[in-house]
Amino acid sequence: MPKREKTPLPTTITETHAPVPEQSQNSQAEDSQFELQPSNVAGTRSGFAGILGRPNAGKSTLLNRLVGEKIAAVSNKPQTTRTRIQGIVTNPEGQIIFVDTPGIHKPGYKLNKRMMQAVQDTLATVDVVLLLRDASAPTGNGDRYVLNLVKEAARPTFLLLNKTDKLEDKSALLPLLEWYKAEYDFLEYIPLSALKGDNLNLLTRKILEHLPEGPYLFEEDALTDQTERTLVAELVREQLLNQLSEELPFATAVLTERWETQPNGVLKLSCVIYVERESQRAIVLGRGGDRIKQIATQARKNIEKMMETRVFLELFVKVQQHWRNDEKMLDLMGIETNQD
Ligand SMILES: Nc1nc2c(ncn2[C@@H]2O[C@H](COP(=O)(O)OP(=O)(O)OP(=O)(O)O)[C@@H](O)[C@H]2O)c(=O)[nH]1
Ligand SMILES: [Mg+2]
Repeated sequence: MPKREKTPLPTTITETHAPVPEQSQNSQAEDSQFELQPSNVAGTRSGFAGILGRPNAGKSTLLNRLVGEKIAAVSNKPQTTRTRIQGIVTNPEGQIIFVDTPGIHKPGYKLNKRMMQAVQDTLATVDVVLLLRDASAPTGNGDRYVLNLVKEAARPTFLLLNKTDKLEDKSALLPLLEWYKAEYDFLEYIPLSALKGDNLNLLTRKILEHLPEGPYLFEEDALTDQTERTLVAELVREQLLNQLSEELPFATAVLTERWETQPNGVLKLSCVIYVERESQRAIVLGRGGDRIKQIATQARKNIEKMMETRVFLELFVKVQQHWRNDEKMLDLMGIETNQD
């Protein structure tokens, strides 16, 4: 995968309305790899590729790896991703806007219903659907459920078999491929490792082949639609997922409330962690505040890496009963509604 020169995050999406040749004139000196000549501009392709699959399949890992930046939280707990997250890959052949989605599961709370709505909306609107499957896990009802959604949508779909690095014997992929082939006429079948980056060049090449011809849809150096505040909140939530045991992370949400660059150049940030009960607040804080300190330290390090600056991070824990069923809170947290 061609690696762009690192652009300071966040590079949020601004839709381009100018014709592509003008963009290339503006930025051509910066990176010759992306210099566009009128001849190949005419041949560019662009469009949206939605990454769908069960929780933990590795969708966000794939998005981050393709974009070359950490724009989506990753954890070994299911339901890490709660919203659609766009990540943009631009190369001389075209531009792919990857759309990471929440893992497909049976929704209980309004939060989860909104998450599944985001999946349905993505399925219905992208140019290419990427069904990502953990090839190291046995087929279960969840896989059948996801496959049925894809069948019902009847959209152009790739089957991606992920985590091949975990397979000692790669021939284990064959029965899985046969099973999927018998169920649906996928456009492509690609085994890959999102973690190691295996086969990702092939993936982007194949997606481009199936996208319509057209100019870039976003600026060449755009990486994501996520705001700086959201990226920060997600890095804090990622630590909650990593450092808290099983059930509690599902009941937490994070909002960035304060953002201030101090005269000495240090970025001062305050985030609020929402939990649903007082007892959960006590767990997040830990004995003598030990746990929240560890969460803050690791989150701060990751934020510093992303922002490329020194950061002072304050975390507050607030109880907000039943926020997962509270439409106003979900709106505030940027969890999409049907109207999106
Ligand atoms: N060994 C291996 N692990 C992987 C690979 N891709 C993802 N993982 C791991 O799988 C776990 C889940 O990864 P995520 O990217 O958060 O999965 P997701 O599909 O986005 O999960 P949700 O957001 O909960 O739906 C993490 O522990 C990743 O490190 C891979 O190619 N190989
Ligand atoms: Mg995810």
